[in-house]
Amino acid sequence: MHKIESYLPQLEAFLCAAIRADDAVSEAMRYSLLAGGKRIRPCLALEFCRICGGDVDAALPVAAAVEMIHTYSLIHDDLPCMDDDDMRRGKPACHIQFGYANALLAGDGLLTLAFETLSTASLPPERLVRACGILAQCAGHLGMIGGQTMDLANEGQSVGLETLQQTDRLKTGKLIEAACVLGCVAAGAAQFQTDAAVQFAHALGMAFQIVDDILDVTSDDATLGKPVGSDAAQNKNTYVTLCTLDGARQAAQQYTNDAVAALAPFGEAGETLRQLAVSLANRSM
Ligand code: GRG
Repeated sequence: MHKIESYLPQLEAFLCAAIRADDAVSEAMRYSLLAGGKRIRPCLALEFCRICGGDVDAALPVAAAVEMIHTYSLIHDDLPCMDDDDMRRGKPACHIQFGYANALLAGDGLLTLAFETLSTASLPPERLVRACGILAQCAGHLGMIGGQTMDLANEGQSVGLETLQQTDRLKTGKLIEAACVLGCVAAGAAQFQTDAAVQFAHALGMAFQIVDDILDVTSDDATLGKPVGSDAAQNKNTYVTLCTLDGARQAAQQYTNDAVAALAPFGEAGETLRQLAVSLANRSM
């Protein structure tokens, strides 16, 4: 069976080569981009491309673009005006290492570099344009940023489960959706494959965020690479606060089952993604 980890060497090499300058902001961009994230989103893009019959090498810039957007969101999310976290991926957060202004610009730099990188993919122009629009939409104010906006507005309020779910669908789910769908677009996938990828992404995104909520109360700083308990410290609404730890675990399991079920149209070719969904549900970081 195809191993999801097999994408990592080429992905790391691509990301390593993507930032070519050595000024302070470029250093900060490189620091965060190469800080050792799990690379879930680019792996999802490459695997969907592969199982839809696409050229994985040609999709590499597309996958890297999603990881750049993800890294920018983490840099900005850690800033004092957002979640104010000092540690990320087991290292000082970007603004702790390089100062606020450089971290702000490093995030902006990665956001723009994502679209520059995407534009270099050797794909038919109509696929590139479509990929560009989808990435912008999923990352933008009606997507990931919209989710962050809701998250900030919810702080200190007692919100219902529906509001929390909508926040998670946007904040976490939309970039995961972009990754899965962009893999399909890069491959020129059939509509039924793209539809299945969207269903998979919705369920995986929810499961991923719920496990993130669970780890914030059950893990430790060293394993997680960032301070645990930060959700409670900021009066955040999470699946754990709204549904209890047990309820959150059940919901994560249900969404993981839904993600696996969504892979049915891919038959045996979906096995790698099935295993990835199950391993993310059981992850410790
Ligand atoms: C644009 C400021 C801004 C924020 C957008 C994505 C996001 C919203 C904020 C980042 C913080 C956060 C908890 C997001 C939820 C998604 C999530 C669990 C991110 C962590 O992703 P992992 O676990 O990170 O894939 P690694 O470090 O492995 O890459």
